[in-house]
Amino acid sequence: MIDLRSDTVTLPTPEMRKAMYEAEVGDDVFGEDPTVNRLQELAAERMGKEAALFVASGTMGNLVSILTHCGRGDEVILGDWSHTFLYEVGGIAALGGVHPRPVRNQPDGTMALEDIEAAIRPENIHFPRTRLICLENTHNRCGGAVLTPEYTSQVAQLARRYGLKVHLDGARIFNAAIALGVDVKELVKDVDSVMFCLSKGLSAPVGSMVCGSKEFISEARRIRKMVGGGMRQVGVLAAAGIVALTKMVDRLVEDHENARRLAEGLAELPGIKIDPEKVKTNIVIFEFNHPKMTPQEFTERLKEEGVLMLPIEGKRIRAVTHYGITAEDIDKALAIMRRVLGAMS
Ligand code: TLP
Repeated sequence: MIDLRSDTVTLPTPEMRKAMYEAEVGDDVFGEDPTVNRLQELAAERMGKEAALFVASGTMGNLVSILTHCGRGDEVILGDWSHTFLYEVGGIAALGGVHPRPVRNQPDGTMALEDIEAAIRPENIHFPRTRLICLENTHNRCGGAVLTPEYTSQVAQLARRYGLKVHLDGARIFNAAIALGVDVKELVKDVDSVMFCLSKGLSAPVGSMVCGSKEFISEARRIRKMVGGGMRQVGVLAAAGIVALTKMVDRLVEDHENARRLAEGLAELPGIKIDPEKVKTNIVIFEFNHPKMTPQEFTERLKEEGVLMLPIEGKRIRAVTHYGITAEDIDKALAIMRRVLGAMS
């Protein structure tokens, strides 16, 4: 199977499995797991933040971060196409009583600064209080679009003017850094908190990191415990995370090259609409318009031929490149798509 559904399907590398087997562990709720502590120090250092916290998933990382910044009835401004708004089960509202205020995402993953500013609530007895702005980099549903350090900094300045905090869903922040050729610190220096995932392109089996100030992380640790995320001898997982962070970042460039290769091939196929120039990282989203097949039927046919992709919504289909997917796999997938489309024409 050539599995392009997500970079979450990556399997741990042999080096990760060895590190997991050999990991020195302790009770992390007591702060005594040496491997977790090492991962947290490493993550904080990589992000240029004071402290970091290991969490079970990206969803938990965003939830814990938002619940740390906001109290019940507070409002968070976030993109209407953001992962937190669309795909995190409404957890911030259900579990934290935090009111989401979605602002339109532009196709490049940003929210217009004037739209953000217009959504900030003035003091009024009728209104919830705006506390937080959330950004997403890279932007999943906007096709892996990359937010620049300049844009992030403009949003942070706006937030500061109104006394708000900024949280960054940086599930794929290293993809953004590699695509822009900048140190990841540049992309997160202006935000108050950042979550990034070890278990996507970096291939660890489980886990994400939340990074921020010492004070923020100490409160986030309490909230993590509250949502049931206080884990015990979790160094067995953190060990893989250390390999992810130290060995798997630079190779993301291959995923980006493969994504571009896929996009260029797709652009040649009948009934498929995509601008390969817009594919900057490892996510490829294209429109599928075929007189005889729906996107669902197309992905079903591809599955029978050994290629997995995800129909997302409307006519859009998503393919994600990752560790384990080679340039030959991309060529093979394109040949299969050509055959399936040819058979239907
Ligand atoms: N995204 C997954 C699915 O949930 C859609 C994927 O396959 O892309 N932020 C962003 C930007 C994400 O893309 C994801 C996962 C998360 C947060 C949540 O991470 P997990 O799956 O670890 O909870």
